[in-house]
Formats: sequence, C-alpha cells, structure tokens
Amino acid sequence: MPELSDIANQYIREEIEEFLERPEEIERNIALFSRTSPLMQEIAAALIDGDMVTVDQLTEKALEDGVGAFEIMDDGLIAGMGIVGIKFREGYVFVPEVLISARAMKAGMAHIEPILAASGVEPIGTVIMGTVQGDLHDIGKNLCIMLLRGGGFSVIDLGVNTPPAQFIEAVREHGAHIIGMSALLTTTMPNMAKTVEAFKDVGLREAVRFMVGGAPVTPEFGKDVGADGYGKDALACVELAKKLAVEVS
Ligand code: B12
Repeated sequence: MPELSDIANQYIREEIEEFLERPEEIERNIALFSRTSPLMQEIAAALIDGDMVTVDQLTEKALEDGVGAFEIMDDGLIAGMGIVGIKFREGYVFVPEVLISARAMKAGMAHIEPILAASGVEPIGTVIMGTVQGDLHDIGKNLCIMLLRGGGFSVIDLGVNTPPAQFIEAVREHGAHIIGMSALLTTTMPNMAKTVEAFKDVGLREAVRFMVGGAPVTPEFGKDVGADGYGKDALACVELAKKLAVEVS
C-alpha cells in the first residue's frame, strides 16, 4: 500500500496531512498522488494554491514534454480540484478561494481544449448542455463539453442556471436530440425532473434523450427523474452521448 512519503511533492504531502481527515479520502489521495508524475503533482499543487500563472505555464510545459491531455486533466487539474473540494466542505477554504482555484483550472483547460477538439471529424450529432436552474457550477459540465467536442459532437453550451424553457428553446432552434444536464447541489437536482416534465408538457419528450450527471447525481436518481442515462465523468458522458445518438438516429 502506498504511503504519504511516496508522494514526491512536499506541498501535496502537507495538504493531505493537514486537511484530510476521512480515512478513505486520505487513502484515495495517497494512492492517486503516489502514482502521478512530479510535474502533475506540481500542477495540482499550483491549482490548490490558486496560482493561475503557474498552472498555465506548467500545463503548457507538460504538453510540450509530450504528456497527454487526459493525463494532465485527470492527474493534475482534477486531482488538485479534488483536494480543494474537500477543504471547502470542511470549512478550511471559502467561496473566494474556490473561485481562484477554479480560475486556475480554466487557465489549464484553455491549453487542453484545442487538443481535444482537434479531431476534425464530421459531427456525430448535436448535444445541448447546461447546468440546471439555480446552479452555478460549470467546471464539470465544461469538461464534458470539451470531451464531447473532441469525441466528434457539436455542442451548444447553455451555460449555468438554465431554466427548462431555455433547454426547450435550444432543442427547437438547433434541431438537437440529446440534452445533457449537470447539477452539483442537492437543492438543484430536482430541477432535472422539472426539465424532463417541461419537455413532456410541450410534447417534445419522445423526440429527445436526456443524460444527467454531476457529483451528487446517481444512476438511480437519473432513473427517478426520467432521464435516459447517467454518466459518472466526462468520458462516460461521451460514451453515453454516442449510445443515445444511435437511439435517436
Ligand atoms: C468549485 C465549487 C464551487 C464554485 C463553482 C465555480 C464554477 N465555475 O463551477 C463556487 C465557489 C462558485 C461554488 C459555489 C457554491 N457551492 Co460549490 N463546490 C465547488 C466544488 C469545490 C468543486 C465542484 C467541481 O468543480 N468539481 C470538479 C468537477 C470536474 O467535477 P464534477 O462537477 O462532479 O463533474 C464531473 C462529473 O460529475 C461529470 N458530470 C458533471 N456534469 C455532468 C453532466 C452530464 C450530462 C454527465 C453525463 C456527466 C457530468 O463529469 C465531470 C467531469 O468528470 C464542490 C465540491 C465537490 N467535491 O464537488 C462544491 C460543492 C458542489 N458546492 C457546494 C455548495 C454548498 C456551494 C454553495 C451553496 C456555497 C455557498 N454557501 O454559497 C454555492 C452555490 C452556488 C450556486 N447557486 O450554484 C456543496 C454542495 C452541497 C450539496 N449537498 O448540495 C459542495 C459539494 C461542497 C461541499 N461539500 O459543501 N462552488
């Protein structure tokens, strides 16, 4: 079993030691960071620290060194955001610090996005993506969008705080058949059900397929709200969209 001392980066070691309390989270993060490269750990550390300039520079350097876009995303950016999320939950950091880390994440993602989007294939279909009404979290949704575009989909991004009517309008305007809804708050998850209901009300439910995701969303919840599929991460989102695209073609 890997130990804290197996992690090369001192900043990451101290973060785990100082801020993580739950045994399963300590174990998971030690396992994660002990297998990642020193450069990925540096990216994660800079993201936790909210150092946008360093995240920007190191992401660029990693790509130049030949590190894959997925590796940078998972082992650097998302790994760092995982620690920020725990510190936020435990009250060690507050909204402004999280926003600063989110901005650093965006700086890194800006280098990765063109690579994921560069496949240049004919679009498989159009996906409408939005964070549901009342919810302002968009980091996960944006990752899904990047990978969907890289996976050959054309994506219409409705942004955050998206009311049901806006999803309906977008489907009509773009002739899309796949809708992806993201929610990060337990209080906004029910708005997924409201959106599905709104499609029923206007007679459009049968014409579209819904996929749902976001940290608190589960496959069971997806079924309860009447969605056609749940994806646990951005890769699963692309796989699901491909499956749903076949269903509606
Ligand atoms: C960053 C963050 C913020 C930022 C958001 C910045 C931004 N631009 O997104 C800010 C500071 C604004 C914020 C605000 C708030 N937040 Co906040 N936030 C977070 C945090 C730390 C990280 C979320 C994140 O980006 N994760 C990283 C991404 C990559 O993961 P992800 O979103 O889950 O997405 C992945 C998958 O879920 C999936 N996925 C996502 N969407 C979709 C969609 C589809 C279709 C599919 C298939 C897959 C999929 O793929 C993604 C990539 O792998 C979480 C903690 C956490 N661990 O989740 C809290 C958290 C979500 N926030 C929380 C809270 C309470 C709030 C506030 C209410 C705080 C406050 N008191 O003001 C406000 C609410 C504002 C609002 N109305 O939305 C709570 C929610 C608790 C709950 N039970 O509901 C959390 C869990 C923290 C906590 N433990 O307390 N937050």
